[in-house]
Amino acid sequence: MSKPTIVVSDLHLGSDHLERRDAEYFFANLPPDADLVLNGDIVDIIHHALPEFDQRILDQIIEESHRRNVVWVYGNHDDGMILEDPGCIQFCREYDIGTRLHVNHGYDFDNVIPKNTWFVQTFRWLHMLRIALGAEPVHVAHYAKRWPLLYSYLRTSVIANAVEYALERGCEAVTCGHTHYAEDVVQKGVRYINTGSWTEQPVSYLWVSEDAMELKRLVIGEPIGH
Ligand SMILES: [Mn+2]
Repeated sequence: MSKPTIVVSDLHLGSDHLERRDAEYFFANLPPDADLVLNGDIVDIIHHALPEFDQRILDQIIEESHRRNVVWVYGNHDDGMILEDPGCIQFCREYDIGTRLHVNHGYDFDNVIPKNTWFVQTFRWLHMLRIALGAEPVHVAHYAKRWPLLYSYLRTSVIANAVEYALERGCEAVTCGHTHYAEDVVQKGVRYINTGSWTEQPVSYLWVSEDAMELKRLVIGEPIGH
């Protein structure tokens, strides 16, 4: 029997908005038989030192790579990240589990954010200004969800491009992060699973076993996977 795999994305270690209790619980309770695929934006800003707590989580991920396969698919936030001691982590831009699942952060499928940088920067700046003026300090992607039309434009563009790519590659399913919006949909016969982010609740991960793929919600106290 082949080993199960757990896929997570968009931890954003170092971000003020990281759901730290969830991250701590998750990495302390990984099922021993599962491979781990980190699907991009694991670190928020690659040249910044991490807070102690977040550094411990990163150290634990490195430690895990001596016990199980750990694959780190780059996202746009951690693109080109080099660790001083990467353990046995395998770094890549995309990853396949046979033809069952293509794993890709999703930035390459995004033709909204890279083409509208001035708009995105202004949006970020206004969001920071609102927080400075006393608004709830949430991650910018969390805030952007209050504009459903804008947000669904980003999501649907990533879904459409991810599905096209999976079809070209002959994969039955594709998983992305990037949009910070966990969802499991089927388009053109291809299953698209987005694992959301760890910068807001609920926190999700993808469980891939021999006979099933399931987008699961992390609940502290409950077992991971299986
Ligand atoms: Mn992200």
